[in-house]
Amino acid sequence: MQKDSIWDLAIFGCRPLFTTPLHVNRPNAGSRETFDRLVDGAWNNRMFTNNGPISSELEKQLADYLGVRNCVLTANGTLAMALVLQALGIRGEVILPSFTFVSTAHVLEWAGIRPVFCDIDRDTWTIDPDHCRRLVNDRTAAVIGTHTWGTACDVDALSNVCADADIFLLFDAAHAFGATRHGNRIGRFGDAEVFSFHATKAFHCFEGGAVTTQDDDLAEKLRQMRNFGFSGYDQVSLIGTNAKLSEIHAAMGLVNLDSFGHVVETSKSCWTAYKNGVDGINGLEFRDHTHGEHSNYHYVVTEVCEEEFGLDRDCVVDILHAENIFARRYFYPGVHAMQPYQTRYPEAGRDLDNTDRVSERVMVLPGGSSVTGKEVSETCELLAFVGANSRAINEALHSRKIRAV
Ligand code: T4K
Repeated sequence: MQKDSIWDLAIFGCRPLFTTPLHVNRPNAGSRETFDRLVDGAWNNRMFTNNGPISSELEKQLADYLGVRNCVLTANGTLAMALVLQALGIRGEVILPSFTFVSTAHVLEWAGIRPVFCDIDRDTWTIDPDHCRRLVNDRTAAVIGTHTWGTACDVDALSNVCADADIFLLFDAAHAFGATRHGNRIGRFGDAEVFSFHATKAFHCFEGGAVTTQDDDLAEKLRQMRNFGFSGYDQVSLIGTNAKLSEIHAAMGLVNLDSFGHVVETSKSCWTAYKNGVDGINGLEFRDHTHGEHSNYHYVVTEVCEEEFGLDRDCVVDILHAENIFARRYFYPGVHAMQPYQTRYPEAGRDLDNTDRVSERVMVLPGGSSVTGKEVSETCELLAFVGANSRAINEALHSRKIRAV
């Protein structure tokens, strides 16, 4: 790394460390040859969508891989969640973490369901079961936990909360493909789990999603509902929508499932290199979100503690962006603080202290299988340099701001 003084930083106008941008979650891609072969087959059969042979095969392989009875593929994770809510007849209020991707709250609002924001646990950053229990009332119809970064929610505690209240328990497993809880792959917990197979996920279909469930009746209902509610050629039995996954998307899924083991191995090397590289940088904490379980190692999650590092998270992100390292503030702000929700539910921010603290400090670094060891070590060296010179950087940024005014 060629940064001898703070004036060599790109934020002060020097050349960025990387000429090609490093992105968080740059998409993985399996064998192009196999993909082309699958697409040629669909082309020749003229079977492009409506649950063709490729998506049926993918559903089977995914159910086997996840160890769950049913996998129902959908066009994306957002629609998968919408289908489950509709299929289970969920109305009223649903409890979800505020520290999650905004799609879940949007889906609830679109379904006329009130989202009730719950805090996260201080250690795991997943939904806090004790707070969740306090939020349950007689309008509550379900809880949706997010297995953030693939860290499993406290499934047992949440199951107790939901059993006691006789309400549904769902999980957003968008981050958790291949991750385990007590050694079992995530995908079979609660009443149903929802995956996103968006291009930025560890396993993906360009766009796509799935509901996984042990409940055969629910799965059958979902299959009909994703196809306009058709139960036969001319027979509509349910109020459905169009949430089908096309064959070309499913082909990408088959190819990526084939290479998933290799992707996880490479991502793990990158993740481990960051773990070692960040170790010892005062004020920058590497979050080991695996908690000793299997992980897809797709996310490199850090926490910036301003008091010790000397700069706040947003400042560090700006410095990295200038160097072409596109670190992200996932998830910032908490959903309760996003404009539509803050306006609608101004009181929702109460008791969300951990969410507010974490969303102000979390920083996700470019990781995964496409980031090289050299890129990781240069990024870590840069972070160490920034931390060691935080005071001077702060002063320089501050006086630049004053000059601009
Ligand atoms: N629950 C959770 C916890 C989720 O994270 C998500 C989705 C959902 C539910 C909903 O599932 P879906 O309905 O999406 O299936 C992205 C994705 O659009 C979204 O799917 C994802 N979560 C969310 C966390 O991230 P952005 O706007 O932050 O991503 P974007 O486009 O900035 O891409 C991230 C990085 O990846 C960029 O730095 C560039 C790079 N990139 C991206 C794409 C799409 C590429 O290099 N190539 C690409 O093709 O929302």
